[in-house]
Amino acid sequence: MTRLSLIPLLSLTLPFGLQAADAPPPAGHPHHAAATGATASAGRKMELIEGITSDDFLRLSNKPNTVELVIVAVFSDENYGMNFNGYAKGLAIYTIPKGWTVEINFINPGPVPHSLVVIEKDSVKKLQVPEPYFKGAAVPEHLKGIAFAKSSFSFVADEAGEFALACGFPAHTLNGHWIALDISEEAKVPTLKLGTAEAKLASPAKSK
Ligand SMILES: [Cu+2]
Repeated sequence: MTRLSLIPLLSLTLPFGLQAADAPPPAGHPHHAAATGATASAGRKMELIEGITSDDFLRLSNKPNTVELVIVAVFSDENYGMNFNGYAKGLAIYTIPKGWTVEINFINPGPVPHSLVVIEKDSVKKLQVPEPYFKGAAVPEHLKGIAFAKSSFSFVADEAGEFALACGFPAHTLNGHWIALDISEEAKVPTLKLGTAEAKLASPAKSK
């Protein structure tokens, strides 16, 4: 076996998450995935995210001033799988009126651990993410992450500012595994902006 032919095997047995703990993963090396042929979204348990559409990403609740978010890690291959709902590096933006309650259903259908924690936007440059900014605003053990699993939490967005929905697994946020959360004094309704698309109003609440 030549040395070259070993590379795809190695990349499959060493998911990027493991490398990330020791050294910054291959952000900025767009040839990596193409060269190995391995995709980040391979090996996901699709039943965990079956039927989820972008309408589910942001939905009004039947409770007043409450929104329900579905946030999926490794939704696509974007950013080596270090994405939420297909977006990384702050390129999706949730805007929530100040004072609203945010209920989050986090799902990681993949084998590499990821987590979700609300931190100040400035903290995305840190190697280890801080504790959740709002009380209860993280999955349990957010530095460890979960794989092939779901977790829910909720918090009250009682302070306006620029925040991030970030992955607490070591070095992931630093490598772009975060999207933006703006808690706004001015906004009257919750919206979600995905990439360059227009910001979209929250979907209607599910009927009881
Ligand atoms: Cu992550």
